[in-house]
Amino acid sequence: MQGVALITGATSGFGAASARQLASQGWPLIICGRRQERLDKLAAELSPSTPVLALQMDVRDALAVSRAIDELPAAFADIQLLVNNAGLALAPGPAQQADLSDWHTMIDTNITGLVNVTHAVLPRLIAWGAGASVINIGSTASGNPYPGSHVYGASKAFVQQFSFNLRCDLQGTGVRVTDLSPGIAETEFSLVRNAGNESAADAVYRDTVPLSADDVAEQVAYIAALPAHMNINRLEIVPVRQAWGPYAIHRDAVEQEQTA
Ligand code: NDP
Ligand code: 8X3
Repeated sequence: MQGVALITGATSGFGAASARQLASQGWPLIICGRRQERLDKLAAELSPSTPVLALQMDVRDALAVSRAIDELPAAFADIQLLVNNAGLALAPGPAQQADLSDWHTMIDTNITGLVNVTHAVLPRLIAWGAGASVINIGSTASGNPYPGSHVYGASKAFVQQFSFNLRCDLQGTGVRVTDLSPGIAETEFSLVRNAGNESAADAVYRDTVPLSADDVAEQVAYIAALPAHMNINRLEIVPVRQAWGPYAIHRDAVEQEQTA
């Protein structure tokens, strides 16, 4: 029997690409996001060959999320795969210049939103048992500090640890959990992070070869199709052109620290 895949953040980027990829593998889909128009467009593209339920949902709203999951129509109730993908970065400058509201939005979406959806869907995954999976979209930013990452990277560190901790508690249920952590990938992510500034967003991808949304979606589909006895705890994928940098050494007059 084929269960249903629920994908958050399916209106764009990795989520939309994952929907297309999973549909091609025969998964019935629940596609979620705030932008109804985009959900409708994707649903129209994928159906009728794929059964699709478009669920407008803000992951930050715990009550709306649990209601939507509780009230799923019977044809979409047997969830076998949860792709926790909805997320965003904001405030690309240094922490000390960031608006507190941007920090709250990242925490509310990347952490609270992810746990809202997980909490609502988990009973259905456990009811499915062996072969069920949670794929949480983390990031290389979870373990690699860089300037401007402040709350974003920290929120993805939460995603990684939550994924590992879930694995411990789900022992014996058959439900698998993976932290899928991509590096730089070209989507609307940078446009959102740069508050709609297209030239700043384009600069992120200029003169390099980032991952594509399809690259990430292929990994989602690969993890989803693994034999039921296998769990990938964490999968980090980066473009060949992305590697670690050295510690940054600040150099100028040294009196400040010496006289403190
Ligand atoms: P996009 O901006 O293209 O997509 C983000 C998706 O998240 C959209 O579908 C958006 O839908 C959804 N979303 C945002 N806020 C909410 C909310 N409050 N409720 C419901 N849905 C929401 O970016 P990506 O595809 O690149 O990002 C997907 C995930 O991948 C994110 O978690 C991101 O942190 C992570 N990631 C991205 C990388 C990159 O370089 N692009 C690298 C590593 C990880 P809508 O606005 O319609 O609600
Ligand atoms: C997004 C990738 O490099 O902007 O998670 O942190 S990066």
